Amino acid sequence: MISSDPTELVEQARGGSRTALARLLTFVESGGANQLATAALAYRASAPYVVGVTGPPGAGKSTLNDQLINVVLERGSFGGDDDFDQVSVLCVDPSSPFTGGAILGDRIRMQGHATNEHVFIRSMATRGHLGGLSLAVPDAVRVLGAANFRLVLVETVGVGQMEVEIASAADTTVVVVNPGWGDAMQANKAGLLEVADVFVINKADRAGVKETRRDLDQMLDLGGVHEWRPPILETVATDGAGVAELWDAVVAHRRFIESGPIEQRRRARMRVELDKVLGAMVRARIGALAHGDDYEAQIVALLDGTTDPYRAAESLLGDA
Ligand SMILES: Nc1nc2c(ncn2[C@@H]2O[C@H](COP(=O)(O)OP(=O)(O)O)[C@@H](O)[C@H]2O)c(=O)[nH]1
Ligand SMILES: [Mg+2]
Repeated sequence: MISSDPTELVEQARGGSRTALARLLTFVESGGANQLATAALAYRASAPYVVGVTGPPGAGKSTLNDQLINVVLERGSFGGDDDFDQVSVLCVDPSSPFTGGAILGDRIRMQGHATNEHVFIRSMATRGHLGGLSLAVPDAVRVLGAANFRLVLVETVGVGQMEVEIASAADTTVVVVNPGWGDAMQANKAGLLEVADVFVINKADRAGVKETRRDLDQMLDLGGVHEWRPPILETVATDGAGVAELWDAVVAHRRFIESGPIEQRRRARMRVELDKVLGAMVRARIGALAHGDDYEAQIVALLDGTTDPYRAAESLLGDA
């Protein structure tokens, strides 16, 4: 029997129940009391390592993730004594909140893994989540952590601010582009180059790889000297070429940040997350204050000229 109690569901998910895990993730998406209860439990578990895979639509992110799944399960660790035997992929496409084309495509593409008990693939939508997708994703990642996942791949379409925000919440962010000048420029414009830890030129079976590499290199040069210079890899996701090297690059980046920057990153990320939750809660409170009899009475008083918006607001806040 699948429970509807978050505490029991977390236990069942830890025990390997995918149905329980799916329900917890639905709680996270749907908002309300279950969202809060689930988050309260999930945030006590240790966070999994998050690899964000982002880039323009059609760049080959899903195909690449599909191949990465094979590589990471074969390796079974980050290279040390940090073993894992399962991996999860979260597919986030804000432009298709429910069963939009891209997500459906991803499902079909990764179908080969659908029956693999070591793989958990899930599309994320916002529905009612307090704070929207940029908060729903970290919540979902935590839920996966509570269910013993040590590695989560998050696929986002890199087209706007929110996607960049989600991508930059990863421990390692992989930016996928294709051969062709326009693509690298587009990624730059979308702000993706700034968040990239690793670049992948996927569809390296096509012409223009050298030029794209040169463009990326130039953009990196413009960005100045940093401790970590994002490597530029080439892959052909459709046949798996270069994917093992991509994983090696992710592992190398992980080693780099674990030697120091990860603490800073996680602290900065935690601040952003807490600020967002605060913002969402305050907005919800404002929403509750901004209607009803008291509110209407203040509007009347404002129109009568017997108060001003500042005193009216203080009065509604109960500060008057
Ligand atoms: N020629 C070529 N096609 C690829 C490669 N990787 C992906 N594709 C194709 O590009 C299309 C989009 O891939 P998809 O993984 O859905 O891209 P996403 O939107 O970034 O997730 C699909 O038709 C893939 O088969 C590649 O390395 N070479
Ligand atoms: Mg995709």
